[in-house]
Amino acid sequence: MAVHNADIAAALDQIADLLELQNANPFRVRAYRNAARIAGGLRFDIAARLARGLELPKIPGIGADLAGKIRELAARGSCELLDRLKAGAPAGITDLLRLPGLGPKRVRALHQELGIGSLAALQRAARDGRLRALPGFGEKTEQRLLAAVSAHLSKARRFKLALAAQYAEPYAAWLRKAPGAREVVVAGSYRRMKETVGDLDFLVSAQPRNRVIERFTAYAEVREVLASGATKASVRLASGIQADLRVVPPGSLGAALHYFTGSKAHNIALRRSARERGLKVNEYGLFRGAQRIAGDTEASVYAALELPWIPPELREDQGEIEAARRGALPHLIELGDLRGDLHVHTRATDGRNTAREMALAARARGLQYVAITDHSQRQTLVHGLDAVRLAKQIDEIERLDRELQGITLLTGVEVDILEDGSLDLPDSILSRLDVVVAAVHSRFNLPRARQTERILRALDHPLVRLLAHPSGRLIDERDPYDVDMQAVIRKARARGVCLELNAQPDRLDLSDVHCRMAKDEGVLVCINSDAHAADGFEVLACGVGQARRGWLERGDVLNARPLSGLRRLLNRGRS
Ligand code: DGT
Ligand code: CA
Ligand code: CA
Repeated sequence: MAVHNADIAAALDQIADLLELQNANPFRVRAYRNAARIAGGLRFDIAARLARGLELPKIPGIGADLAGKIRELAARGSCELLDRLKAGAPAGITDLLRLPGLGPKRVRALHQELGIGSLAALQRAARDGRLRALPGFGEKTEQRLLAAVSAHLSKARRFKLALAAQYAEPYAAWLRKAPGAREVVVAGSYRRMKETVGDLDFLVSAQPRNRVIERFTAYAEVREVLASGATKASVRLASGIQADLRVVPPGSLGAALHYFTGSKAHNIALRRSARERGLKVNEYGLFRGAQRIAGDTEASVYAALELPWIPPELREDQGEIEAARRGALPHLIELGDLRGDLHVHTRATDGRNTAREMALAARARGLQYVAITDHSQRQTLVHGLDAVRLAKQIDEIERLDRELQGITLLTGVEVDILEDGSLDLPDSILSRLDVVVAAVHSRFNLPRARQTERILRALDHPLVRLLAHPSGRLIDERDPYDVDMQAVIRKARARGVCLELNAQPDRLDLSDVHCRMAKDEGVLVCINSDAHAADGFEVLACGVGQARRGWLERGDVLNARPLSGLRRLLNRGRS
């Protein structure tokens, strides 16, 4: 059974969790977290490479010891350290860390004092009123945890888009080799670039006597065949993700693609519109009475309804059909429109490459400019920059910028917004930078009014040009902080500040809905990689997917501007 990079990343993350629960050295925990992120983002398949007898390349951030762990994980899905850590802890204890409001300290207390080692045990204890007795818990915390654990347990597991891609793409490649298969598409929420997907929906066009179903169920990672018929099948993979398959004749691929891309709400709205024209749409085609009038391509389905083709990312029944009818569909931003990146880390803080390496990687990706924005002093765990170190970095970046051809380096910082809304570095140093990116990294639990006031105050600071990951959420891990996003967006407009769409697959923050709100208010969005390594620019594709779901066009995106336009916007409002 193949071990995917994602599985290696999950194992490394689990090691970090278990070490954290043992109160291990935070730097050691962090090393495993970093390694998890690196492994999850690598462009080559680790296990396949090792199986071919090749060595792992030298990867900054992965020393000999970690590389050994990764080799072990790639070979058998676990390693000696993980086995040992798991043996010393209840099987479900790391699940507790996924709940909002539960950090390692509290989970340790729950386990040591009450023997709680799983979500189910926590739910029981909260129901029985046994948590409130613990120091630092109380009745309110108990109720909050009960609600959180119940919500978590009732929610079907969804997969982040980038993770789903790691399972979907090799599977699609496998299916393409099925005798008789023509086209293989992953439809559903995956094609709509939703930030998480519930399952994978494969659609294959094929000749009459094909072997697609056989090949689908014979895939090495299939753990369970849930259903298997003449034209459809469903399986569950070892990773836990479910995959559905439909096999259709080539002539109805368009109609099937439209149907299985969804969303369900979009399909229902479109069917209604067809009915008003005396037409019928289903997964086989578009019909007038018994006569089939369209369905070989998706565009033909829309054309028969006198509509232009609607990009999958818009198909959520959020006004896209009306916009199409009025000829007012947005001309959505594309990956190739991005000219630069304004949020990038280096070894000075928690990145793994030097500024030079990051700049060369950005250039190789075809970017015109890149801002180096390391953390500020408050972030002690990652050696955040104080004014003295930042001043040195500015000199270094300026030197580098003069030296390197074909890429412009901008100076910047990702400065912490402190609890009172002031910034973590003095104006005397911030005023030397091309771009000040402000971000909340602490006190996520402030009450709404105070959190909002804190962020608005930071936006009022005349040097702040960009608000990083504006909601602070980590998909499935940390809820957004309680903040009045409408007020933030309005303030951003008033101050000429841009909002970041952080493209990290577990952030994708702004959300699609907030992108659209920003656009409607005339606030520019900046799609940043938040890259921590030279290969970290790949995530920009996820960010662009999210931006497209938020109806953003090139003109709505700050870093789609060429350098000259960018400079004008960054200098706006400065004396
Ligand atoms: P997911 O998997 O939860 O992330 O979301 P989807 O959108 O991939 O949903 P899924 O996998 O249940 O179904 C795939 C597509 O099939 C869906 O987007 C639209 C279509 N579909 C499924 N059930 C229905 C239905 O009852 N009516 C209509 N019109 N379309 C459906
Ligand atoms: Ca699906
Ligand atoms: Ca499905």
